[in-house]
Formats: sequence, C-alpha cells, structure tokens
Amino acid sequence: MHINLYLLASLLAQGISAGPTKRRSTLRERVNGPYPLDVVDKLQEASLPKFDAYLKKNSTKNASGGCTLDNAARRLEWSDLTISQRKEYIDAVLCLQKLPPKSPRDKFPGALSRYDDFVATHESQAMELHSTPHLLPAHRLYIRAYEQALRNECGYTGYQPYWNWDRYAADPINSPLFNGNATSMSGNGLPSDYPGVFTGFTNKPYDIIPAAGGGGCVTEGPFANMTVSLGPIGIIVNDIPKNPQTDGFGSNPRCLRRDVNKFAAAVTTANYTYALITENKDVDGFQSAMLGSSEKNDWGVHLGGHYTIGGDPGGDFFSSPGDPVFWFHHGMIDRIWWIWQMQDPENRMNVVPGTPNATIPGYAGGPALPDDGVDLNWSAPKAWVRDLLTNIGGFEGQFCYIYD
Ligand SMILES: *[C@@H]1O[C@H](CO)[C@@H](O)[C@H](O)[C@H]1NC(C)=O
Ligand SMILES: *[C@@H]1O[C@H](CO)[C@@H](O)[C@H](O)[C@H]1NC(C)=O
Ligand SMILES: *[C@@H]1O[C@H](CO)[C@@H](O)[C@H](O)[C@H]1NC(C)=O
Ligand SMILES: *[C@@H]1O[C@H](CO)[C@@H](O)[C@H](O)[C@H]1NC(C)=O
Ligand SMILES: *[C@@H]1O[C@H](CO)[C@@H](O)[C@H](O)[C@H]1NC(C)=O
Ligand SMILES: *[C@@H]1O[C@H](CO)[C@@H](O)[C@H](O)[C@H]1NC(C)=O
Ligand SMILES: *[C@@H]1O[C@H](CO)[C@@H](O)[C@H](O)[C@H]1NC(C)=O
Ligand SMILES: [Cu+2]
Repeated sequence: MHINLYLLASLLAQGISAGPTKRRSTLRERVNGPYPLDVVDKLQEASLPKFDAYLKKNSTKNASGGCTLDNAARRLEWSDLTISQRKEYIDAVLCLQKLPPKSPRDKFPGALSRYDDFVATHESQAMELHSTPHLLPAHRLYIRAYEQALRNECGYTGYQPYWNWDRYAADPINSPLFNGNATSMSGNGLPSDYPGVFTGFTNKPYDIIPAAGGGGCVTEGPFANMTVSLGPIGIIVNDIPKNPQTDGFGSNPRCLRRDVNKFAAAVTTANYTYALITENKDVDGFQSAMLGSSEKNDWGVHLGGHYTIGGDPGGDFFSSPGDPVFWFHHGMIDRIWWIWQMQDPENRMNVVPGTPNATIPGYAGGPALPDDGVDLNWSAPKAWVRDLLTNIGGFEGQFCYIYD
C-alpha cells in the first residue's frame, strides 16, 4: 500500500463569445448525446438565473470587469468537444511538452519542458498550494495559467476541458477519456504489482482503494511515449525509479504509469457530487467533505478522481499534475466549487475555508478575507487569494469563464 499524501495534506487544510444561444445548443447536444444531463448538470443549469441576477446587481460597480455569463469563455466536458477539438487540445499538450522550460535549471534540472514547469511549481509549492485557504483559489489560478500556456504558447483555440466524473465512473477504462485511442488522453497502464492505495482513514473497507489491474506503463494513445521526469516525491512503489535528487527535482526519465481505477471512480458518481454541493452549507464543510472523511466512510470526490488515474505521477500528491488528466480532474473540482458558490452567491462568492463569516456575531467588520498571497513563481503572475474567488471577473477581470 502506498500512503495517501493527499489525505495528509487535507489535514493541513481544515475566448470570449458564446452567447446564450450557444449555451442552449450545448445543452441540446448533451441531451441527445450518449450522456444525458446528470443531477449536477441540472443543478448547474437551474442555478444560472440566480447567479446572473447576482452578477447584474453588482454590474453598476463594474465589479466583474465587463465579464458576464454570456461573454464568458466556456470550458467544456471532454466528450462534449468534437473529435477535432479533442485532437487540437491533445496537440497543444504535446506541444507544451516539447517547449523548453523556464524554471531555474539549477534548482529543477528534471524539468525538461514547459509542461514540466507546471509540475515543478506544484512539487515545490505543494504544502502552500494545498493549505487553507489556498487550495481552491490557488488551483483556480493554476489551471488558468496552464490554459493560458496552451493557448498563448501552443496556439490552442479552445479552453481547458473538464472531466465530469459521473459520465465515465461505471467503466472508466472504456471511456472517451481513458480508452487509449488517438483522441483519448491515453489509456490504462499495463498490468503490474501496483499495490492499491492506503487512504489513511483506517476505517475498513474505506482504508484501501484496491488496485484495479493496471499501474504499469501507458502504451496506447497520444501520451504513450510521454517522458515523466520530475519526482516521484510522495510515493515510490513497484518499479518506479527513485529520483536522483533527494528533493525530487532531478531528472528521472520514465514512462507514464496509470491504474485507471473503477473502485475509486465509484465515489465520483453524480449523487455523491450532488450531496457534496447541497448538503454542505458552509465553505469549511464543503472543502472537507470534498476531501473525504472517515466519519462518513467516504473517500471524497477529490481522492476519487485522483485515484481513478493513480499510478505515477498521477498518484503522487506532489507530482500529480505530471499526468495530463490532472487538469481535467481539478477543472471538475473548480466547477463544483462554482456550482456550490452559485447556490447562495450573496454569501458564498467571497468566502474561502478558514474565513471569518461576516454574519457571525462578533465579526465586527474585520478583514473579510485574509491578505494571503499566491505565488506560483514562473507559472503565473502573483495574486491575492481574495481576488481569485470568482470565475466571472476575478483576478482583475482575467478570470472570465464558466463550465458548460
Ligand atoms: C457584489 O456586491 C456585494 C454587495 O455590495 C459585495 O459584497 C460583493 O463583494 C460583490 N461581489 C463581487 C463579485 O464583486
Ligand atoms: C468595466 O470594466 C471593463 C474591463 O476592465 C472596462 O473596459 C470598462 O471600461 C469598464 N466600464 C465602466 C463603465 O467602468
Ligand atoms: C475514440 O473513442 C471515442 C469514444 O468511443 C470515439 O468517440 C472516438 O471517435 C474515438 N477516436 C478515434 C480516433 O477512434
Ligand atoms: C511512440 O514511439 C514509437 C517508437 O518510436 C512510435 O512508433 C509511435 O508512433 C509513437 N507513438 C506516439 C503516440 O507518439
Ligand atoms: C450513490 O449511489 C450509489 C449507487 O446507487 C450508492 O451506493 C451510494 O450510497 C450513493 N451515495 C450517496 C452519497 O448518495
Ligand atoms: C455564515 O454563518 C451563517 C450563520 O451561522 C450561516 O447560516 C451561513 O451559511 C454561513 N455562510 C457561509 C458562506 O459559510
Ligand atoms: C517561489 O515563490 C515563493 C514565494 O514567493 C518563494 O519563496 C520561492 O523562493 C520561489 N521559488 C523559486 C524556485 O523561485
Ligand atoms: Cu494540487
């Protein structure tokens, strides 16, 4: 069993132009396609009018920098992209993996490409990125920076796709995301002695995510020849070679390994996500339920998604963005945070876990948000946590996207 550092870390944490017409047409495609709207999709759709009204109320102050629901970029679910859009996205990721790195060579000799720059950021700032209140806002900035790199440095014309876990949960290995064909994000790893994952809950049967038969090198699809170099840091299992540097930033070229895992995926079905969004009224409860809890015998959707990928670097808390599906998973995390926010925008758009709640007696107008900075080094401009809380107009108007 390898120890689940995602859980340990969670303990620390207690484009333009797509008007309404286009949004409706996506809805039609979904209804008629192989994936009908699930309860979370429906909740999102039902929340939009209330959210729109909230945004319009604030618009006199130009709080959103001109960004509205109608002119926001639309991040689409992987299978709602056309085949040629999927191809364009894949080519942009492969391009980023060929561009030279910008991170300092002396500190990160293992960063071999611009893609690896992002991995180096996550590895070297892992504790900061996953602490409260940074987890949700810092990952929002991180995904946006990656999306910008794909667009600005590799000519991608779309936006970061997300992974609606529910669509593939029953059979992830045969899904459009993981089936290993030329327009998937590559497939499962070869059979190996991958031992499964000790979740740290010590609450049988929830203490172990069983191995699902993969764990070896990925041999099919666009990322079959991908070189993973940085890490591993948190886990060293099977035949994964050890990094030559103790900090894990050395060059350690190896294959991409995965254990595409239906047991982990089983806790990411829409009913779990729906319960997470609707049953947690305060942001601390939302974050901790997302991260999983032993009391509820629930790995949580965050672990569920990470260990549906598993392997190396996907199963390594520090190096996980080194698997290109990471961005899809954290896109979905970002999406459900947004849907949670939309349930009560007046009270939820400006709170992060660990924030004093202005409606609690004794709050007395103290700072509404901690003056916490997020510095992703070479990956993104510096930002304040308080500026990263809304996808519509946050980050001084640079955040302007929705999930569709
Ligand atoms: C919207 O206006 C409210 C009330 O003035 C304010 O508290 C909130 O910060 C504003 N929200 C945004 C996203 O600017
Ligand atoms: C609102 O913000 C946008 C983007 O920053 C800016 O271009 C526009 O001039 C602003 N409008 C007003 C009325 O201040
Ligand atoms: C890959 O699989 C998906 C899902 O079955 C399918 O829609 C797509 O056409 C396939 N792509 C290729 C290149 O065969
Ligand atoms: C991987 O490399 C092999 C050997 O060079 C080559 O035949 C194959 O086409 C490559 N596959 C991909 C997806 O790049
Ligand atoms: C979701 O549905 C599955 C399968 O029906 C069930 O086992 C599970 O308990 C449900 N989870 C929640 C949180 O409702
Ligand atoms: C703030 O506290 C009030 C009163 O306890 C609660 O009803 C509300 O849900 C809290 N809001 C958030 C966003 O946590
Ligand atoms: C990254 O940013 C942090 C916070 O500003 C700083 O402490 C650290 O030295 C930077 N790391 C590198 C390698 O530049
Ligand atoms: Cu992370």
